[in-house]
Amino acid sequence: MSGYQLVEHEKPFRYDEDGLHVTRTSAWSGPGCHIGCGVLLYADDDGKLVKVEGDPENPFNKGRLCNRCLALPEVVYNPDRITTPLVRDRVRRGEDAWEQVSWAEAIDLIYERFTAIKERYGAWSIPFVQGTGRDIAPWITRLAWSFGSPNYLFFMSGMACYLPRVAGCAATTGSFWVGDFSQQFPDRYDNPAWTPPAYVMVWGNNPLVANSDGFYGHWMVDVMRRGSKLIVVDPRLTWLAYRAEHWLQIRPGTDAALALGMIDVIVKEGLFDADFVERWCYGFDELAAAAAAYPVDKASEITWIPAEKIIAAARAWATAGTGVLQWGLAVDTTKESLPAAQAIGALWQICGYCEKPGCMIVPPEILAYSGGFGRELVTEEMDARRIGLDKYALLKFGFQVASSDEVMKALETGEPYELHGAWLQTTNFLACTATDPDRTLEAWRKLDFTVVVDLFMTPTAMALADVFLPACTYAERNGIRVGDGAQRGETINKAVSVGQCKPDAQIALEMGKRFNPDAWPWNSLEDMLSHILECTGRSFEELQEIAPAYLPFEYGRHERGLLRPDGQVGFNTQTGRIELWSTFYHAAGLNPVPYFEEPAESPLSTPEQFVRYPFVLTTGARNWFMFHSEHRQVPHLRAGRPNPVVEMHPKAAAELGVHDGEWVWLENERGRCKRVVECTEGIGEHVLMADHGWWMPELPGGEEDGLYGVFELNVNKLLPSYAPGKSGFGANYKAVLCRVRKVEDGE
Ligand SMILES: Nc1nc2c(c(=O)[nH]1)N[C@H]1C(S)=C(S)[C@@H](COP(=O)(O)OP(=O)(O)OC[C@H]3O[C@@H](n4cnc5c(=O)[nH]c(N)nc54)[C@H](O)[C@@H]3O)O[C@H]1N2
Ligand SMILES: Nc1nc2c(c(=O)[nH]1)N[C@H]1C(S)=C(S)[C@@H](COP(=O)(O)OP(=O)(O)OC[C@H]3O[C@@H](n4cnc5c(=O)[nH]c(N)nc54)[C@H](O)[C@@H]3O)O[C@H]1N2
Ligand SMILES: [Mo]
Repeated sequence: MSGYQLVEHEKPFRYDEDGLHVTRTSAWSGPGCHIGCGVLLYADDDGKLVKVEGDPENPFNKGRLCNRCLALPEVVYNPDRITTPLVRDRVRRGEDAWEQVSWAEAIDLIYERFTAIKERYGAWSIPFVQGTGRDIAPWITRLAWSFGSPNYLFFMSGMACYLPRVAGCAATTGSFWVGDFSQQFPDRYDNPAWTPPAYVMVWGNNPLVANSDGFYGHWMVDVMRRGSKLIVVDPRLTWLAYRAEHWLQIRPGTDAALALGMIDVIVKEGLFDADFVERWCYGFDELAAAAAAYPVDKASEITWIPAEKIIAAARAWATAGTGVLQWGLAVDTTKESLPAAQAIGALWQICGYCEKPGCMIVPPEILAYSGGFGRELVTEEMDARRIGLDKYALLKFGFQVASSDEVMKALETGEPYELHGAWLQTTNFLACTATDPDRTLEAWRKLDFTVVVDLFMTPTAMALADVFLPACTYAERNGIRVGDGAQRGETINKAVSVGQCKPDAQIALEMGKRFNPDAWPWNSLEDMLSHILECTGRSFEELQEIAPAYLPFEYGRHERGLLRPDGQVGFNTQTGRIELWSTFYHAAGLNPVPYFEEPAESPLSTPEQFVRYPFVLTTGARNWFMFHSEHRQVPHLRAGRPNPVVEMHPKAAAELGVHDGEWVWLENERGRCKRVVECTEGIGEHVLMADHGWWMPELPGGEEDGLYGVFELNVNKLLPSYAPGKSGFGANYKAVLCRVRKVEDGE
């Protein structure tokens, strides 16, 4: 395994300890998590999982774990877990209509129905849909493409999670970038090449809670202990904001204006890295001109942040010498997210915080999960039918997904063609991603045949599925941790079995072999994993013993031609530079420099609405206990978050005559949802934050009974419906107007 660095293990990956059988593995979904911490699973002689511990040998998390991982046994053996395939008659849609069938029967049925749809309407009439990124993209992409459908998608309006940042970075710099927290070195903070960033700029992200996008929250505290200072851009006073040198309490949805305002300060005061800009950036003058439209007083007026705070943060950042941008979902969940990501990204680019220790780096990857597995199966003819390609030019440039918003339109209008079936795996969109759950249900229920692959019955499965296939948690399967900036080769090692549940990858392999055996030549899941790992020179079984295996890494790759496939120095863009003026956006018919657009509904764009709906509502800030719509059935986690909350300033609550713990309606012209008030001084008087993903498995699940309360509890009822940004990327999930009203008796 040339160049790979290994960690020394005291024991093999399976061993016995104190009468228990221990398996060393990676905690990569499900149940919900993106990240893949190193864990030790302990099973008893009956093959039952009894406890989970963090693996102290794993450099990624060094033995630390969050409460969701520790509660794993309550998920694995949850009485609500579905453990056999189920089918349901279309005319008997109710909760009681499910019948257990064998895997062979389920797979036969799906094969027959999907094949019939394909023959009659074309393979493209079946979209393959996943939820958030975890151990799914490689398998579902290959399944979709080997079936012949170009319509693989993450069904969220504007694909507004991660993809806008990834797409934006790839378009303007040729790569995706992460902050250097030493995660690429097995010896971590002790690696002699590494230094802590002087400043970490945490932007629209709460890493301690979210652990998202390949980033483990503890690293933030680790670098703070080693001297890193913080700038935090967040409307709420998070744990990190409280400890930051600079907390910029931004009005939700105005991030691009803040970034442009900061760029203007840095440019006018000459604080940027002139050498780096001269040598490695393209279009600096055009960027400077775009930022000049946002002098700091204007930025202050838009963002509700005092001008002197913007100036101080901009100066601190630009003069720090090293810095990383730790950005998050709030950058994506705004309609014009691409220009927002571009403006925020320019802050590290013009300061030259690039490919140096403690700066932004391109993460080495084994298999980029957004890249897909099986792209060679996508023919030109197939791709020409990908939904949204004609409308959103950016989808032409290498992002192999269909547009969620255009898929909704196809469902509703039959344009560009009718859809007839669906394969939904790892998504509960009626509770989570759909911006108008009623409208979404109406659209998807028109399909002739729908398959759902999940761990639990969900509102989405209950409303739409004809067949339910039960998937495994990570404790029950073999797999590999790939993509998402995973700088290491890591295996997922099976520890226990539950019912007839199968790994997602195994389900794809078995289904794929029926649809298109040539595209799935492997005899087992492990063979398929070994094929992917060929680049590491090890088979899956060999990697199980030695993982994690760290990919080779060095700084300054742009200076040595290591970031471009042609080996030229520079970046993998048309100009070979970081494009502050984007040739890519220009070619796609988009504005080549960043800009700010007010949310369609806001105190500034619709002041008359703001009188009637006097709060700016942001949604979905993560909490310790829940992963999106998951964990509502898990006792220890539900105890931490028994009800959906709305965070509110005590003064606002007092004015409304509501108090902590009281149920209220949040409402606007589009809809309403119920929330429990949680007063906090860490939020502005005119800003609210409401949880997302809510349903209650203990409520009746039948469609006429409200699908587990999803329509009353889902904050997405208040969001604008399927209105993405100009590029097709980005949608307003975190900035709308609303008002608050007490729930009356009987409501
Ligand atoms: N208002 C608002 N809405 C939001 C957000 C917000 O901030 N505000 N956040 C959005 C974001 S960023 C995202 S990514 C989406 C998430 O949306 P989803 O990905 O749809 O949400 P989840 O609830 O995590 O997962 C959906 C289903 O996958 C199942 N599952 C979990 N692990 C596995 C597995 O390994 N295999 C299989 N087959 N199934 C599994 C779960 O049981 C669950 O039913 O929600 C979005 N919705
Ligand atoms: N426990 C838990 N962890 C998760 C998830 C989960 O559901 N639960 N979901 C996973 C997924 S799919 C994702 S995408 C990530 C997301 O995780 P993050 O990227 O951290 O996103 P959020 O928690 O939605 O929001 C982060 C911060 O942005 C702030 N914010 C809200 N609106 C704005 C705004 O307009 N501008 C700015 N600058 N800040 C704003 C919020 O107050 C919050 O503190 O988390 C992942 N990890
Ligand atoms: Mo996400």
